[in-house]
Amino acid sequence: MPTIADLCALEILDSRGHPTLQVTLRLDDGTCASASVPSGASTGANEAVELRDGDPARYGGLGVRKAITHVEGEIATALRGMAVDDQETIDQTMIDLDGTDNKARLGANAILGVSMAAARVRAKIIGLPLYASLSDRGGRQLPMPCMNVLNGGKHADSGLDFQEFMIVPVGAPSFAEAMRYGSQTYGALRKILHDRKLATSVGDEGGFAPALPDNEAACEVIVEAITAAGFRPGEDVAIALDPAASSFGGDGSYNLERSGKGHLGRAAMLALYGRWIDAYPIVSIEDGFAEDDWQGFQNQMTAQGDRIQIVGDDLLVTNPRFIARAIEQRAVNALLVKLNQIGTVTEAIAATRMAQQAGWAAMVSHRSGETTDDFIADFAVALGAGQIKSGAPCRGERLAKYNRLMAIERELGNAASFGSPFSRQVAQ
Ligand code: 2PG
Ligand code: MG
Repeated sequence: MPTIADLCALEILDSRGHPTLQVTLRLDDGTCASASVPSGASTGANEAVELRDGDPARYGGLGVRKAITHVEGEIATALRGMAVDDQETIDQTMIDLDGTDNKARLGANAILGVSMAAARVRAKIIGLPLYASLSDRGGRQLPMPCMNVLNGGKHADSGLDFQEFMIVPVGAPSFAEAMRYGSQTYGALRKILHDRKLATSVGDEGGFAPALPDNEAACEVIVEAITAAGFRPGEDVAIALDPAASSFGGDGSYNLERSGKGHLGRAAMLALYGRWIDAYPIVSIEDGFAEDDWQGFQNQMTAQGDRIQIVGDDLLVTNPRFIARAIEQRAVNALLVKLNQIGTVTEAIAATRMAQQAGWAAMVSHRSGETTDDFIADFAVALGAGQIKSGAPCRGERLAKYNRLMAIERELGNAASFGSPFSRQVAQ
């Protein structure tokens, strides 16, 4: 087994024009692999720390030269000579070297770039596609794509307080068909917005960002678009939401100021979701309450947990510590999985397995700041996550993941499986 010879990192720009890292790992036999690190805007308070330079003269402080120095210096010194057959040892070595709880010293961005590159180079050495090399159970399941077609919150200057309105092609027979359902619905939505003289420019995740009167109008126009595209709302294409409530709420109080709805308390928010679930084909709500509002999530699980999927993102930050608490308190029934929230491939796998063992669903996620790196596509298949969100069927960095999944589906051929994890919700 060849060993790690060298690490180098490059400061590149993400889809928002902000600096991030591209790490290249070279083995002593010359085999190389690279990985690029994503970055979020609506970040959870307990996420692993992304190391930024803080030098206002460069990229407004967002440069990543310090993280690059750590990759090429301390991390390279610690990993040089190690075999890449054991991802856990590589990741644990970096965790120990960092020495903090949240990877703040070396930077979760530095550590994750190396971790992903190591997983890729290992796949090359053993001669398997990444999804097969990452899987201990021969991943064959393609995830249901949740496509974010209307952007608000911190991702766009639209009139929407809620961050993401996603379409979910629950009736599609294959991943490739799911993308077709999604793309045609997205096209129909563009036409409806255009005909109403609303903006069809897109937000960070490729969804439209029109000045709609309020959040509910977003659900209405999506249902119209599903129908206009020739699909049946709920049966062919359903809706998933990520309000990202930490960005407009906290302490049990929610400020829907963009849409002019004022302040809502915890109970009023729950009632609002209840009305929407009755009125629209909603199958999943992520971060419907703020990350400090565990009570809000628990109330939602009790009231709506048997009708919809309740996903924890900022609440859980892909961290086993918070996942354990959520299992214990019955706070959610699904985990959003973001590699850079926790900072290594090994820990992201452990978090996903923990959620799956608790009977939860898992949705692998991109970040609002992305690159064309398609690692999460393979990761979702390897883990049998069942769901992925990678933004709209628009913008190259979003489509890199969806297109990779179409290639994996074709490569797997008859061995590929695909189905809706939402049949229970849709049937109701
Ligand atoms: C989210 C993500 C991805 P961000 O809240 O789920 O859509 O957004 O990367 O800005 O945290
Ligand atoms: Mg989220």
